[in-house]
Amino acid sequence: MTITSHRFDAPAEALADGPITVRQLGGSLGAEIEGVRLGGDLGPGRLAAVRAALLRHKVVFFRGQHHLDDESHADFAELLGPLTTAHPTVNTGSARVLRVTANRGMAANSWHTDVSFVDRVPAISVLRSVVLPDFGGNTVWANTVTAYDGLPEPLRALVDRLWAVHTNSYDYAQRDEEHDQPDANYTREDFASQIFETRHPVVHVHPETGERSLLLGNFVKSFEGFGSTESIALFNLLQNRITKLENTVRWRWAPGDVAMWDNRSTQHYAVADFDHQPREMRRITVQGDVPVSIDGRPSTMVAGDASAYTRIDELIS
Ligand SMILES: O=C(O)CCC(=O)C(=O)O
Ligand SMILES: [Fe+2]
Repeated sequence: MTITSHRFDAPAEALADGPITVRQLGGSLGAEIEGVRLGGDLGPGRLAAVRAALLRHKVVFFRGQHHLDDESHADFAELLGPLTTAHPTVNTGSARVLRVTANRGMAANSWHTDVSFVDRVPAISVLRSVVLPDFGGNTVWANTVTAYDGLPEPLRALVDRLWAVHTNSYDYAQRDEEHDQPDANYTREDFASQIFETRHPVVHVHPETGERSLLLGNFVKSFEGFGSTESIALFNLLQNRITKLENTVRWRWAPGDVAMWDNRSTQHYAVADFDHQPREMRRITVQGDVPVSIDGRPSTMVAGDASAYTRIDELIS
């Protein structure tokens, strides 16, 4: 049995259950993993191979996972770490599973890092396709580590010391056209039913890889020390580098697909180009650490209490 891999070494135990193939999809991020059947029974060697591929490629895709239901989806995700509740504010009928049926209120058709408005930003999101439109509805991911690495030195010097306030109650309409999706099963009012605000370093150090990464996205409200007009100008300057097409990978969903991303080193955008066709995805989220700046200072919450969403005492690191 062999492991076919691009710039990736799987642990030897991964061989035990048949070949695992990790096929890199883009120059910046993204890989498709073949030969893995996701579930709570995934062996430690195969799990280590999946985690290594995730840390390296930042978003990984699995085809043909038709056997998954909410329970086995959660059982698999829990192998990666303790799970968050479904969402800090939105209730889509399950304790652990977030149903994503449309974009309104969730800002999924804007560039974001999941739930960056709390201090304990999720580590990993695992998304499974349930109902797909005949066309459109792709999802795009961007690499926030390469975006940081590529900054010209003077800009890097600025962001290394910059802090941003993220919130769930910001009016995105200033930056992004809003798409009306009447089939949304929660509203902007649900989404912002409890206000969260968190101060995050714009550059944080990834707790597992040590990589420096830009923590931005559309939950950013302002930068400390800057007024709103300047904040928007600075935000656009940095976001445009993150979302440059060469720095992204785009996935066209098929039934049975699962995407899993490292939320500490990516942003993503669900493209709202499927008219009013139904589209349903389900997300299960793995708890993350409180981000830490280059000089070792953690994010702090300004408003809201996220202790029910992620229990700090359950965190591994
Ligand atoms: O629907 C999608 O493709 C992604 C939605 C999203 O932003 C998420 O699940 O975190
Ligand atoms: Fe998201």
